[in-house]
Amino acid sequence: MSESATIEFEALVEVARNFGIEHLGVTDASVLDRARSELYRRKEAGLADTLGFTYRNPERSTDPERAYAGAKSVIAAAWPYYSPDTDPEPGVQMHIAKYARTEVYEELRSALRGVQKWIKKAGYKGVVFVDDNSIVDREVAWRAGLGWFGKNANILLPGAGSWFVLGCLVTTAEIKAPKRRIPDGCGTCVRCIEACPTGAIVADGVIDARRCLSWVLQKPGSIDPQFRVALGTRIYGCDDCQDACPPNTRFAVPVQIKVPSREWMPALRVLEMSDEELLKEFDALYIAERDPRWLRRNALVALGNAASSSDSRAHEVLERYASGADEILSEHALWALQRTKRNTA
Ligand code: B12
Ligand code: SF4
Ligand code: SF4
Repeated sequence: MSESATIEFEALVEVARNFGIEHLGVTDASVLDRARSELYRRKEAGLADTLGFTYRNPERSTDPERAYAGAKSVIAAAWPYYSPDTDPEPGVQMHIAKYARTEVYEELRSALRGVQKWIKKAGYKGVVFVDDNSIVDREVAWRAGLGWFGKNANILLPGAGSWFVLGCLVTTAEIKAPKRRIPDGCGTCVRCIEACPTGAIVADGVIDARRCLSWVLQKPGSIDPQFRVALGTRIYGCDDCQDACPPNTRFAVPVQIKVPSREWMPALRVLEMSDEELLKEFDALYIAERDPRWLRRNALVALGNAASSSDSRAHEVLERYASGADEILSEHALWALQRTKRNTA
């Protein structure tokens, strides 16, 4: 096929479906102006805290042409990951958010790479991005007509909800695709805003990362004491603003899990594992500086929130950390020891 020819949208949809992609849209490769100005505005206003990722270089993360020279189109895809929550085993169990239980990003990446190969055979080039610093996924998905921006900032697919990760293929192909924009589906609902434990949704579609527990758990360093109780027993991610969302309750369909899914991890295990074991356990996930201390720090907070005052094993471990050489972990352990005094069995 010559470079001047175009790819038919219907053919693309068919190929993508063969790779398991059920939700797909196409947009052009022009600059993502709104995302760019929002990235700068939120950095300026402090709402981005110390986030890197797409915030590191907004000129780059909002320009598909910089992501891939000669880009003409961006194919956006959404990949489902919903799995229902289950009850934990006894003991202090740490909770993992739904998107982090299996390797969903890798599943979408590999499906999009299948489409990329097909595009290549047709004579075009391209590159796949899934949760990559190179491009702002939600804005691309919105432009490609996959869904609307919820008040909790997530992209919701009509009739399916927000339990989807997003990714794209930036390509030199021109694709004849219908122009779609999904109208707002939130209406007067404010459930996510009410459900957020820290008031992190500061305006419709705007998250203050400083308050968002998802970032509080990932961010390196000491956890601001004002958020420690709200963290509960979370170790990675927060789902409250999506659990509360009516379209999610209505439409969520559990996905077929191919690899074992992990939802709970015993806090004491986290505190007793070696660095290597802990990092291996969270291999596919972003851990700041790949430093397992941040996971241990989260586990100390979880023990403080949930270990009973008579749990001698928890107390033994907390005391060991409290007298350890690591200042940050020691301070969190001391906080936890104080806090457990309120927890009766
Ligand atoms: C940095 C980041 C975070 C940060 C900051 C989030 C943020 N809101 O910016 C933290 C660590 C807090 C985070 C948390 C989560 N994240 Co995150 N995160 C990212 C990342 C890497 C970059 C996001 C970004 O650039 N934001 C820039 C800002 C400016 O964009 P925005 O917040 O979406 O703002 C838009 C709206 O405000 C909209 N807008 C403008 N005006 C108006 C007006 C109205 C009325 C409305 C409604 C909207 C609206 O325009 C803005 C620009 O596009 C992306 C991956 C990627 N490469 O894009 C994943 C991504 C956004 N995260 C994702 C997920 C799954 C999560 C969590 C659910 C994980 C969890 N369970 O803990 C939470 C959800 C928190 C939340 N409610 O947003 C998914 C979202 C999937 C989806 N369906 O939307 C993404 C796309 C990863 C992926 N590839 O799938 N994340
Ligand atoms: S992920 Fe949790 S803390 Fe962040 S905005 Fe949603 S409910 Fe609030
Ligand atoms: S909870 Fe309500 S307001 Fe929030 S994203 Fe869902 S539908 Fe929109």
